[in-house]
Amino acid sequence: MPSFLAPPLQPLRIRFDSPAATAEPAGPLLVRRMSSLEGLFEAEGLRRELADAGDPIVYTVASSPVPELPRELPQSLTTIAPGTLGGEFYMTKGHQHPDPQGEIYLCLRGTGGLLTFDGATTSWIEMTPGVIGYMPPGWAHRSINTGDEEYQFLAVYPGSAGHDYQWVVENGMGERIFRGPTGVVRRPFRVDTGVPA
Ligand code: M6P
Ligand code: ZN
Repeated sequence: MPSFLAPPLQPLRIRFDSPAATAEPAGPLLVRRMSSLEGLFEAEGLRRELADAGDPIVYTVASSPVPELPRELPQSLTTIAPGTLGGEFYMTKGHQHPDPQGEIYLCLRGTGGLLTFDGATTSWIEMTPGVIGYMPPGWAHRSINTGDEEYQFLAVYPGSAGHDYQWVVENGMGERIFRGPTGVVRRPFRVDTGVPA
């Protein structure tokens, strides 16, 4: 079972294998299937059907063994499969940092977007290889695969930031991202009704 290292750490050489979507040395590997994404897509009924019939992998997160502890700087490689559910692109759950601290995502391959929301304002950053998306403290963040291939990015974040998923369930992300006839369509999302405004 891969796990985080215990401090004090020695300097480390970490190799992220992009095609294999792995880290060496390896830390925790997270596999998020349709069944892990309850209540996040607009088409919740469809999501449930898919979760019951095959339960496809939506994304994986391969972390290095650098621990999520204060003063450490963990990294992870997230790979999102291409696809849509009811027209809404495959995406990560999205989270807020309980300890408000910044984070960066560096796109390695594919085409995607970084949706950030501070509770009032939504921001959308188009991600292509070589682009860094910066999330300032206090902005919840979700990644979306808007292409036809896998979308992959490297995340680097403060070890004490933490992951608050309930914040996104309660506040939403301000918008939902759909495949339209000519590309990406961003629709306002009202959390009180769960449907686009
Ligand atoms: C990035 C980082 C991780 C995060 C992952 C998946 O790799 O931000 O901390 O866990 O994306 O996002 P989520 O936790 O929202 O599913
Ligand atoms: Zn984060």
